[in-house]
Amino acid sequence: MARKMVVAAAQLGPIRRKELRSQVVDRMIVLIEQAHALGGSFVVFPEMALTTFFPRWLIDDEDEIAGFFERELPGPDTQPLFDAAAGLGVGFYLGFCEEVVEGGTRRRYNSSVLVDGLGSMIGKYRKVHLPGNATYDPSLRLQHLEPWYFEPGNLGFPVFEMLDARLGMLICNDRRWPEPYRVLGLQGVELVCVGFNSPAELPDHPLQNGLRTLHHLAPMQAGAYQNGTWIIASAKAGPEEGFDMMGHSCIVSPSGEVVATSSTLGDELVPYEIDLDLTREYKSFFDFATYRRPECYGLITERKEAGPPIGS
Ligand code: CDT
Repeated sequence: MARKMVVAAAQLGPIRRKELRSQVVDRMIVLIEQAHALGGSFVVFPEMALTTFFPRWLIDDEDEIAGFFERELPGPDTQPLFDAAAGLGVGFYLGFCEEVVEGGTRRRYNSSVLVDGLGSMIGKYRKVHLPGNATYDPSLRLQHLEPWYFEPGNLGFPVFEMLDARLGMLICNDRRWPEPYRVLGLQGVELVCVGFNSPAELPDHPLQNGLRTLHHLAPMQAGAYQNGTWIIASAKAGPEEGFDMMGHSCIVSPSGEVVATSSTLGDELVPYEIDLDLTREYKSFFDFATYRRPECYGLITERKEAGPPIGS
């Protein structure tokens, strides 16, 4: 018996630094309505879907910084999104900037949530792999200051039951690392949701330019195949405040194939009918219970890196 459903990446084009939440939410509601019109039951919005990608700047105005963070979700500005989605029975993944008080201390995370088709919050994830620098580095042509604004996520890589399936969440840079997929895979994940904000070019790493799409897709294709899971990845794309962001929102099958891709750098729905039961073909093909050898993988959790290369 197939578990088929229409899902979509809900890509967003650029968001201006001064854009109001209500303007962004209106754009997101249009995408939810489009998904519903196509029979869709779930969409994935990008990382930091409610704001511009502000970690590209070292901002010293604390009021402006605070304005990028959500202290409640849904809050007054985001309630219309939750209401519209629940009214149409469409669930969603939403990337946002989270501010909480934990143990009497204010903490800020780059986070995402899963919301079901009734508007209920099913789960939360906080980005583990925060790329870039914790301080402004004048030698760099492109600043990326996530460690300045956020603490590393402290929730691990949880899996949640929703859509009659097991869902996991990653955020942008997480998708480039093998470990998150495996940790989700070992919890039986069937659908991984990824929101991202990725520069179209890396001026400080010119050898990688021209390979940006490959380096976006290859880890997800491997992660999907090696763990027998669907992946939906959604970009904040296009020229945002003078910085070009890559698109290529996509849906990846448990076969490792990219089965749907965005074609613009603006707000765009990328729908596809997935069959969650296809995960079983690949999970049973690998037959992890029989063939995995955890006793040989100890270095994965014991070591962070290989040490200096030969001859250095
Ligand atoms: N948002 C995010 O994680 N972006 C990173 C860019 C890193 S460039 C310093 C990415 O992996 O796409």
